[in-house]
Amino acid sequence: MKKSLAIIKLGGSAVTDKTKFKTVRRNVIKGIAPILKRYHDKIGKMIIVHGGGSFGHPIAKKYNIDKGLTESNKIGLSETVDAMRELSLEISTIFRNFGLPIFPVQPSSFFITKNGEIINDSNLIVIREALKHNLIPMLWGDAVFDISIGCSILSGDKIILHLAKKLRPNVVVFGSDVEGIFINKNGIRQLVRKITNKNFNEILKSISLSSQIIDVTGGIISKIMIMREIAKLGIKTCLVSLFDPENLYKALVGEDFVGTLFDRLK
Ligand code: IP8
Repeated sequence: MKKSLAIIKLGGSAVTDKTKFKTVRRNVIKGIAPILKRYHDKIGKMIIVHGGGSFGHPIAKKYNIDKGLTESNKIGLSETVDAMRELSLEISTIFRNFGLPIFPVQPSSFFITKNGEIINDSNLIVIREALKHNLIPMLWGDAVFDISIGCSILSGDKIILHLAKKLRPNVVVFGSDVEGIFINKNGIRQLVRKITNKNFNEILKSISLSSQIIDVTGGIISKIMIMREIAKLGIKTCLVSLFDPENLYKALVGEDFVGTLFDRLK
């Protein structure tokens, strides 16, 4: 029987402390490890994609890596790629200690962008092969070569959209440091439980931006647009907090969860 496939984003704001340079939140990663193990042992295959947090973003910003390659930011490009490898190694080591067979796949070694958008998919064969052997491919937002501006920052979210188009997972869960998408209604902050075609525009207008630290790859609005694209593929797409691991499990297995569900927006 074909096992189901989940793609899980570990948001950089959840797995790192974004206020402290290169600080991993090991307790958060250790908290979700048994949940991922339970899912992987009993329910299905999975791909993990993590964000840049206080590793990738400050360095990418310092050297303007998202603006393209210049004579003066080559060392910065190198530093950004390595900072992401550092974070990735921290995460995969913790997961492996919990018995998760992580297979790290470095996005900058095979994704190329044009003005920030992925142009090739040649090496998904490696990811497919890892899945075939029941390993857990792990990718991350990365600094990549860009054929029009030299280099760019490819967010984990864009990678997930690309993987969703090619691999058609059953569920995509975006794990964050917040419980979901919030709006301000009559001065009261409210969690949006479900996004549909009907309420999408209204929600976009009333998004509470107050607590957002804007990354080089954009804030909550670009995340929402990507989540919507995935939901439009007919894939169940959820946003949950990684600080509540049991709730992450509920979202993965289709139980009632606290967070924002983008219902299949076909
Ligand atoms: O946190 C950004 O990935 P994201 C990666 O998923 C870098 O947007 C290198 C800043």
